[in-house]
Amino acid sequence: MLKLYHDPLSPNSRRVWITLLEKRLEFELVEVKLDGEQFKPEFLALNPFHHIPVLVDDGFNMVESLAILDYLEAKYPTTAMLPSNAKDLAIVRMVELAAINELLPATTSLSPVMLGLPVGDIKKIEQARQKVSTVLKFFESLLDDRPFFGSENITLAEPVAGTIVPWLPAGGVSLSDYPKLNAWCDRLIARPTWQQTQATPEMMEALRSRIQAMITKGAL
Ligand SMILES: N[C@@H](CCC(=O)N[C@@H](CS)C(=O)NCC(=O)O)C(=O)O
Repeated sequence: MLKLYHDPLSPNSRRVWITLLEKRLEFELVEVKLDGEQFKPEFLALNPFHHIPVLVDDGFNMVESLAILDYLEAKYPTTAMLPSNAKDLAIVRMVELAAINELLPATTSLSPVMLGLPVGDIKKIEQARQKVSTVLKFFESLLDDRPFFGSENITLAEPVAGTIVPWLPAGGVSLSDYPKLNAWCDRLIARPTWQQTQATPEMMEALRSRIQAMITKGAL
């Protein structure tokens, strides 16, 4: 059976978790506590970079969430999550990569605001919001009259970008200037797979402590 090593609060592993659910696959979830468990030899044997997610399928270990999503699509294509049309496929890939390379780092800088923690460097927060706005404008331009990026059905773009965008209003970035993206976001968070993988208040409290520790260490 498929086994996903994850942290329920990590967008990097939640995108794999949601994809497994959307594809209606059977899998086992193993939570890795990121307060040190990721450095244990047993886990380093699965991922030498000490990161979740890790997916194990029939003895085959995979790291890097985008590689894992591609594997799931290739091996379990029954619920197809990639368009075949060249332009739509490019849209999906652009959204996936811009979400990870541009949006996620800026959103991470906004996490103290999202969690109600004291903000040290206001200028850094403003720069992060500017960066986020650039990405949101780009995403808005890629949505047409279809409900998902480049598709009538959910694609891999949704678990990737759709686990980051819903956090933004709490970081002081309103989605109201991006009506198509706003509707897309509402559509996703209403899905059972988003609801099932939503962070609980207890998890949010744990995340607060983790982010506070990172701020204290100067890592954020
Ligand atoms: N590029 C990786 C990033 C994975 C990643 O950064 N995971 C974080 C959690 S969000 C992690 O495991 N951090 C623990 C550590 O670095 O020790 C992917 O997409 O899978």
